[in-house]
Amino acid sequence: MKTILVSAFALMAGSALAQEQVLNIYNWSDYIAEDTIAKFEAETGIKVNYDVYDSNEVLEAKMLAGNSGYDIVVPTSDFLRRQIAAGVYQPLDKSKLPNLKHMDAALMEKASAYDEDNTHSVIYMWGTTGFGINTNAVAERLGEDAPTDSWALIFEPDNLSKLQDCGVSLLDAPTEMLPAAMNYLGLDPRSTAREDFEAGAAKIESVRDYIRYFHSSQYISDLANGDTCVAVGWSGDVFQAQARADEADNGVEIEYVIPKEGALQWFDMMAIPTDAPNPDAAHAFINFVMDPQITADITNYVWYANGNAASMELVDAEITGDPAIFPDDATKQNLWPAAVYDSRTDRVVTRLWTKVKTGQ
Ligand code: SPD
Repeated sequence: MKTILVSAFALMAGSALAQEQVLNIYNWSDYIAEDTIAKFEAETGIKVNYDVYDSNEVLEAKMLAGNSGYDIVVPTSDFLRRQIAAGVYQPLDKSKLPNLKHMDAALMEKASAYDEDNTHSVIYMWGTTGFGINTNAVAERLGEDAPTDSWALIFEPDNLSKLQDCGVSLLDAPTEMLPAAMNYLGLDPRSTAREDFEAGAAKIESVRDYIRYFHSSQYISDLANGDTCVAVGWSGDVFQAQARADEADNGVEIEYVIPKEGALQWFDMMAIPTDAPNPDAAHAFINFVMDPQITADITNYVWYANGNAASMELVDAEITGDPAIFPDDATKQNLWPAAVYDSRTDRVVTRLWTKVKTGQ
């Protein structure tokens, strides 16, 4: 009798296990609302494992190696494009994505420059690469006339040397930092000419001694705590730092700047790896995120613009009305889309970046 009971339990447990669906997500850090995953699990019964990264290069290495075990990843559009060419992503089954109708057609069209007909991907969030400043700390050191609206604040040794003591950080993102320096020098930020990258690298090397660190997520808390006074960073991350400082009521005032010379505009795209273990659950998640309320909740929490037209009326007016998050037409004129690098260009950029960071 005992044996029969044990076997019955084993069978029940086995079938429960067989039925439990799991979805493995790999997304950028600080990039989702507090309750998004819990809501998805409650609505679908699918259990989510959620891991984070803060670098396209890290994601790309995993994707190109294959067998990552992830069902959803969120590469930025320029990286996505060459990963599609390498066969890393599967075409989306749009019959499983009825919420696609909520997406902003003009933004999806823009994103299709990297993924023809949006075959493999849907916009998750988008933003710009500018910098965050602690307004008081910068004014104390450079005066009220500090060039806080210009990349000159970062790339001119005369300015950055005076900010060294209050903490300066740059993104550890060569495909964004080198073009920003090239743009400041009056070169095309989308250029792939070796000499243009070398000029950009030399510009950053001219201020390297004043940079505390190169990192792509640490700056959120450091800006918020007042441990960093200037950080090149991504729009929403700087706004999150501002929100954290406001919440802590610590007297730190942070502003996000899209410099007058221009900035990179990028799209982070949800995509399903070709070897994803659970593509059905991945489609369910992408469709869930495209629900206007869910995507509005994410934008309201992470301060990044989304590509979902129907969500706009649900996003806080403070966010939709801020041209540093949803750039106005004048600012848009100054934004450049990312260039896609081939492997030769990628090697040039990687080598120069190592030299910028290490001096060798
Ligand atoms: N903390 C979320 C950061 C998302 C940044 N996306 C990367 C954009 C790269 N151009």
